[in-house]
Amino acid sequence: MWPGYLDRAAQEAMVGDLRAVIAAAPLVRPVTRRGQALSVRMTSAGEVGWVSDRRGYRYEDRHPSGVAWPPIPASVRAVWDAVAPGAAAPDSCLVNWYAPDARMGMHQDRDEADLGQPVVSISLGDDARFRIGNVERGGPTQSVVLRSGDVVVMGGAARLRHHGIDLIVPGTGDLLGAPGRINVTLRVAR
Ligand code: MD6
Ligand code: FE
Repeated sequence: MWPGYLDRAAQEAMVGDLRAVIAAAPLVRPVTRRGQALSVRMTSAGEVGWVSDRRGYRYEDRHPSGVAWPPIPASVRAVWDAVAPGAAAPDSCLVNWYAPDARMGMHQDRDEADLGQPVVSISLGDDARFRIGNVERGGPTQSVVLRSGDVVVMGGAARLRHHGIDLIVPGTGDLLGAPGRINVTLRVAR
């Protein structure tokens, strides 16, 4: 956990880079195999992007529109290099947009080929209540508030712990010019 890793200027620069990613590869609202829409809107940068639709969830070479995913912005890649030294190069950068009423259910990130590689997460915009549990389902959980500029590394024994976002606290950050939150996760998917 790297609280306040990015200062305001770095956050603003990264948001500009992410807006360009979203312009090239628009946010989509994924659905589960059962047709349930997630509340979070998502897109990706990098060689592969995470998608979920009626065919299930997986990493794909292209955005659902057919365009290639844009490259991972250098500002985002620099965070990986600093907090995950020695890890392989990330090939996927998932961009999650949370409107104030969006949430993310408890889940594990286990679609990547090498679970020995970490996941690095960057929070921008409004505060969020992040819940972290155990590798096994159930059991005690802890809550931590993720604020704009915070970076979380999930690696080693923590890599497979269940986690989710309980709620966004609207009006706690003015970075995005509107209520809501962006979370970026960098991964080695393949
Ligand atoms: C979020 N984060 O912060 C959701 N996954 O909006 C994640 O799902 C996550 O923060 C893997 C590693 C770190 C994370
Ligand atoms: Fe996750």
